[in-house]
Amino acid sequence: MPTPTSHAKLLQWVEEIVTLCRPDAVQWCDGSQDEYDQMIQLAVAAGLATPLDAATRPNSYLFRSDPSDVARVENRTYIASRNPEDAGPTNNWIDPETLKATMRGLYAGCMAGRTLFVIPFSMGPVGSPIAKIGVEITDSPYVVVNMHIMTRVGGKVLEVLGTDGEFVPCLHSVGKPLAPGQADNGVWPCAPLDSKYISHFPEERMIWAYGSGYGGNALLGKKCLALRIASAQARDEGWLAEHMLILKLTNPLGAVRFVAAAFPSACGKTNLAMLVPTIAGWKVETVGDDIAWMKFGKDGQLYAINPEAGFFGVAPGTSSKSNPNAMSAIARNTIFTNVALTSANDIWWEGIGYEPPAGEVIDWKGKSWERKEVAAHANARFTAPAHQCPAIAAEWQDPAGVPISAILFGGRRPGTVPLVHQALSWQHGVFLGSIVGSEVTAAALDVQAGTVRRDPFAMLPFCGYNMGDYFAHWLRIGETAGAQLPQIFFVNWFRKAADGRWLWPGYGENSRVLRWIFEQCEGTGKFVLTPLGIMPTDDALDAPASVSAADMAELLKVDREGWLAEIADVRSRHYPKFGDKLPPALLQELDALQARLSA
Ligand code: SAT
Ligand code: MN
Repeated sequence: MPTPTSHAKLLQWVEEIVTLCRPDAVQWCDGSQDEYDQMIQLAVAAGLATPLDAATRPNSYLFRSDPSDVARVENRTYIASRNPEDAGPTNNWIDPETLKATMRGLYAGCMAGRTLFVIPFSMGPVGSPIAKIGVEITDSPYVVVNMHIMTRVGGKVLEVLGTDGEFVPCLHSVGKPLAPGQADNGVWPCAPLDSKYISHFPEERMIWAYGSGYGGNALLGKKCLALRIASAQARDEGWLAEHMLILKLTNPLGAVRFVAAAFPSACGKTNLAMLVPTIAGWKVETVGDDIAWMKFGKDGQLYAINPEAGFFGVAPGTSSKSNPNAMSAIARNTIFTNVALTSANDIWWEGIGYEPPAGEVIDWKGKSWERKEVAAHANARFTAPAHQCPAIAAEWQDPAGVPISAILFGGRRPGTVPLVHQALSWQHGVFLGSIVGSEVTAAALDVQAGTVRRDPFAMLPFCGYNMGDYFAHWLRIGETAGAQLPQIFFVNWFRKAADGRWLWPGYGENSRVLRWIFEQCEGTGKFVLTPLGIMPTDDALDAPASVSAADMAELLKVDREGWLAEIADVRSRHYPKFGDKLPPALLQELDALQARLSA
């Protein structure tokens, strides 16, 4: 096959990797439907993909991963900067040369028996001034089809790259060479945990991943490029690469505001991005559900693009009630991973909104489901094209991006944090982002149930440099000359009453909070000043019928005791992690909050 580019550096890199990994063949990807179909056929022939019923799920396939390869592996994820201090206290660090030597050993001959695919891709609309180009080398057809959906792949990207354009080299192997005559035979290829490496070289803007075929470990445009590498680039170039959804809000008069929002995982980000409002005349549309790149425009406003082209969403819990738009988006042309398979060749998962059908159900491990353990893995995913979402905003591919009026931070907090409050200033907003936390369950992590895991800016696993420097970068953005900064809000849909019942219904009713945020941006909201910041008056949100006046008061209460405990926790356990990298401005904000609460 002739190479479709004369980009010398790219050709040289591909040649170098071919020599190292020794694949049986090399294929340059063009992003075409033919190529997609060919990859699917390869996966089906290898026993790795099951075609779903063509009438109910046209052009859709189920993959089952190895039971050990079901999620990102944070303890095998590395930021290999030259200086350990640049990776910081919240990242794993290995000296880049040491790590490269180890990984070269693993890569040597690792693609034997396989084809090496070269995937040129764009994060963001091809040619947009905010977009970035990456080239992923992989030996996984599963990665190729997922990259087709999640990014823009193909010839146009190589055109933009020209003969000397900049690209991020992303090397990926499943780490399972095949002996002559050997095939995968239905076994998802990957390497054991202790030889998995998800490595980032931020100074070189380079990614090396080995041993996992799944999600953010393997689709290197997503968390690796669009967050870890891009965050380091953004720091150097004065913009923001964030773990944020982007949504478009339209009021009954047709006025439009765009909002970006960061939440730790398991807080319903995809649901919020695709929310169906319960308030008459208001519209919520989706620009992105996971990542936002924001740069200042000439008018001083922050403009955001969604660098992705698809949704890699968590399947369990997704239903026509929790997220009807996502259910429509996955109706066709969708890849499902680790969900259950019905006897009618359709998918099923816990929380899909209807009972599992009668007849045999195959669980995510490929076994006949005994209806005892879960049928779908808790982190089972769908990969669906963004344009299939009925609520996708007309501007979602605008190369100029959309102007951001508000930034939201939130987490899963049964107590203390009110339904919504607004920061008093950009610096106060950065403080709020820095203390984001979410309640964890003992089942999910090796920590005590009910404790709060701090996840600043929801970027803990995704910041490609020292988190203390990241806080400083956010503060610096606020000092940009001529900046028209977004308002910053802190939200919490997850408040519970003392008896354990939810105080707020969430889902579509969150539109009431979005309306108040919209009004605050317009200067028409009803608000009061409290020690926490700016908050809605008791009647400002027009509570839904299911929320009593007493519950509303509880949702908007300033919980003085709770916040003093929160401050003590941040002071003694959270901020000390960042040592002398912690910007003094954040400590000032902590002190100021304490003083306001104690006044
Ligand atoms: O597996 S991914 O990193 O792509 C998704 C996630 O963990 O949020
Ligand atoms: Mn995410």
